Amino acid sequence: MIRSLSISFLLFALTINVYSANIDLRLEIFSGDLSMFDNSIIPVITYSDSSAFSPSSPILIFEDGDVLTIKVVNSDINVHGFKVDGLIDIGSIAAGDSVTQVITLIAGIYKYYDPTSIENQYLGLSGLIHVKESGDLTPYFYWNLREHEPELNNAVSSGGSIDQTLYSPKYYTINGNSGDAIDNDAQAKIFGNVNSEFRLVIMNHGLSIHSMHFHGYHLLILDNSKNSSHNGRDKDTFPVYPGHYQLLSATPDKPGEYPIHDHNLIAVTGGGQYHTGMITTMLIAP
Ligand SMILES: [Cu+2]
Repeated sequence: MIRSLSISFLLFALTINVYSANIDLRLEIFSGDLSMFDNSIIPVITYSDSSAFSPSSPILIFEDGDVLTIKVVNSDINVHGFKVDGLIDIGSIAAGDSVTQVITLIAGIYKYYDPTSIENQYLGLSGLIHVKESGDLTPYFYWNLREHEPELNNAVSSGGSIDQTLYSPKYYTINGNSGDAIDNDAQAKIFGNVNSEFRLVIMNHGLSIHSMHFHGYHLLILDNSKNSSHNGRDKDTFPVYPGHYQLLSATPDKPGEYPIHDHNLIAVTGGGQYHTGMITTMLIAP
């Protein structure tokens, strides 16, 4: 009796995994203001998964085989678009218009972005999609890195273009946050336990290279979009190139609280103040 019960439970569990979810996602493009820790305001354009402006484009998490019906609404005054290399190409969307597409998702880490210009991506129109392998229960943390030069955001918002030879960012954010807000972001702040694996996805949406340095622990590169021969390396510093990502795994061997920061120390500042940019700590409990 007990055996037949456990077999039928197993079949039930298998059945759940066979069917993938049908998911409706609505992303709306808005322009608005991103506030820094020192109250300075930077004009940005982002995708939002609600009907109101979001200060940064959302992190979208799905599972392998999910069937996604995605509707992208352009509520900005200029033409924008939506593209994920190798997965979705909605192309361009006129101001006030929307486009809907249905796709079956394949496990992986992807950057979604507005293909109409690098300027629109710089202003905030790019984000992270993580399609998990089915049954993946590992805890994940996500860091979307971005720099901001307020004068450039103002110039680009009024039709200007980016000249990277003059690029001089003043703020450095993780998931759109600076200062103490980074430590209050549950998707970014790493809490873990000894002997328990966690994973971290770092994606660079900016124009500068960010080399993230971990104190206390080594992490393993499970996957990266820049150079697949680096997968499997076990180390403590990971350069993330513009437009690229690193998927890292760690199984902490000891408890403690250790810093993680960009080794390019200018990126640890914000508005000229140290310790307000790309820096946080990792808290590992016994
Ligand atoms: Cu360091």
